[in-house]
Amino acid sequence: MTTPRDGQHPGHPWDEPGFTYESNVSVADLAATLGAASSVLITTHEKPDGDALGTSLALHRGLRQIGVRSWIVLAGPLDSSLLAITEDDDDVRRFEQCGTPDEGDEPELVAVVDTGAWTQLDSMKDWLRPRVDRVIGIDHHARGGSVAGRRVVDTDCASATQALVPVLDAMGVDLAQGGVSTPLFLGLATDTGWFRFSSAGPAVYRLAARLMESGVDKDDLYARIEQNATPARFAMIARALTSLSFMGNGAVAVMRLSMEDFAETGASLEGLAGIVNTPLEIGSVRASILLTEAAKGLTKASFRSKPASGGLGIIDVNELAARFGGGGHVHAAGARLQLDLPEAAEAIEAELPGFLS
Ligand SMILES: [Mn+2]
Repeated sequence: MTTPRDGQHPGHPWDEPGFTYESNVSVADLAATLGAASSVLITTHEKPDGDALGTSLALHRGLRQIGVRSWIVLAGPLDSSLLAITEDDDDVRRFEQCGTPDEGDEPELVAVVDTGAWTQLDSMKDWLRPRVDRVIGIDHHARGGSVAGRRVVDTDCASATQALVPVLDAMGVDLAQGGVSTPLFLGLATDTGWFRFSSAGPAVYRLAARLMESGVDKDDLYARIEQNATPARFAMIARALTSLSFMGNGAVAVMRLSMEDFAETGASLEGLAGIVNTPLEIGSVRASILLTEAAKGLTKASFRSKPASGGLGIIDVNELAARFGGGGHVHAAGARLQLDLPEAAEAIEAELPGFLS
């Protein structure tokens, strides 16, 4: 029997009936399991972000340091500036090229990081399911399923890289060696909006300081990740801002991008990361929504919300996204709606009253 956590919406696609997503082994046990493995395949959620890649890469380099062979398999599109963080001696493979391992290259252990949700592991799930007992998980999300037979889930962590650090410490990995600190910092920085989000508490700043003392060049990393945009991205930002409208008496900002916008600017969906945050700069806005037309009759919605301030409560976008079969965190979530752009906006507006109190 599970007890839903506060704010959990029944029927969320990341949930499994009768299953509670939480740690079921200690950090020390997980570290010992990893350290004793002969080979580890590391993977993460599709369309990896900075935290997904950072956690994968830091674990890969940490395992190399203690003499455990591992490789990373990434599925779905990946921002080229993120991929540029990897080095030639990192074994990073794309699922679209390598597929699942051959029988001769069967890993002893599989590490799934920054997710525990089957729906975020679509390409690998049929291969992963019979191997659940050999899958370990490291995550910081409140929701997830039975992907990893042994897992550490720390929802107090702002990033999966933050959850990974105690595991690396227990493995005896020196964060100052072998390029381990930079991907850890990458995940911590990108999942906290470069230390601006409410998830960036004292522990996050302490870890950031430790990682900088371990060799991270944050200015170089910032320039490589955040100041590396294309003119096409800026053409899309211009269109997104032009489309800006408001719902809920100005509390919710909505931007819309159509397939024509993509065609005319040459921008890609993965090139839009972070645009949804821009309207949060408006004082009256408590939540921002970016609607992108992925196909005719299919709209992708990204949701962001601010922490409580000025006597105004939080708009829980995790719950809002869950109304449409999506999810994420209280302040950042996503959903896919089988509706065209105007219908998607209307459907979201209809759900808003319950979230604005
Ligand atoms: Mn994350």
